[in-house]
Amino acid sequence: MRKPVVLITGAGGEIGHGLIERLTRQHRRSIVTLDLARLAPPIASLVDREITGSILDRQLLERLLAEYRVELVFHLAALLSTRSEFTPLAAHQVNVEGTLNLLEFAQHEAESHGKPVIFMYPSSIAVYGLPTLQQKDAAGKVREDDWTHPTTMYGCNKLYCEQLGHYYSRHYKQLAAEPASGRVDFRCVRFPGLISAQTMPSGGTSDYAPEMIHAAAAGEAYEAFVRPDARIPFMAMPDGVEALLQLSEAPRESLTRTAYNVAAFNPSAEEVRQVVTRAFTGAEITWQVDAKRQGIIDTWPADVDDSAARRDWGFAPRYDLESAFADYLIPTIRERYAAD
Ligand code: AKB
Repeated sequence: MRKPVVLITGAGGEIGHGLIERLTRQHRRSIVTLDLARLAPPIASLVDREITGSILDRQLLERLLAEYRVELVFHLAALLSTRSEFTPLAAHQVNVEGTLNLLEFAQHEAESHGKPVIFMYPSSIAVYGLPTLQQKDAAGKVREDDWTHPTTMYGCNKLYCEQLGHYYSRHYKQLAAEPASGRVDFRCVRFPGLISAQTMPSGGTSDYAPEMIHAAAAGEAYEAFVRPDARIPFMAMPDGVEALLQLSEAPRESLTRTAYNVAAFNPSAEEVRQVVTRAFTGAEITWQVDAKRQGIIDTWPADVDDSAARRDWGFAPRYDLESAFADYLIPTIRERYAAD
């Protein structure tokens, strides 16, 4: 009998940290992680098995299949938007080929143990592409199926993988004699920029907000690479982790889509600066706009419509901008930098 486990790829990243801590508190499942690098010791101590390797290594995935009974996958491994623009081919390999490998792995798992594998996939507001600032301003809260014309490699990768996941879930091998779809139960949360008190993001374009906060907490000056009026949606990491778990536990029959927007707050960069300087007196935040990275932010929506997530699986974020800072970011970050 193979041991039932949850598989988390890219477990060493920002979402992985929060997710592993949260899953461990539930005490319900054994966790196997797959990441290119070793996990930080406090996180590694929470998992049952840590595998150092690549999602592109199919033999490694086959060995995993032979050893464990995987019923739930959190496929978090990805190269983010800024990084992907410098290495688009590597981004395609990791973000698309890696995801395809994992979808095939999940399909084979489900065939071998006879139960659908829930496949959780974090997508992103990067799947959107608003052509002009005027259209961005006029668009308001963007719905899942509108404005999906991404301009970044990462956005293209995420959008295509959302569709691949939908294909595996609903139409896989639709011409085969025996029905084969539905074995992968693909569920995707389209995340805004995520802000964690525990970890620093790397390689993203929404990084200016968490960078401002962490720099202020560390007593360092920070030059933001966007304009003060740059506006996209953000979410505190605990709400992001909760969204993934909540969607993974939702009854299949209540889900009307495979990809869901989620939203929490959408401050301008200047509004983030103001909250940060109120919290960390003396914080030095100035503007040094990188027109190209700002250009990417300008194509992402100022806000998203998450009514489908609220209706289908009860999504309701705990934190707005003020409470994210007051109740989560400031106390946790202060403690973190005081300990360093
Ligand atoms: C990025 O900036 O690339 C990510 C994202 C918004 O998906 N944080």
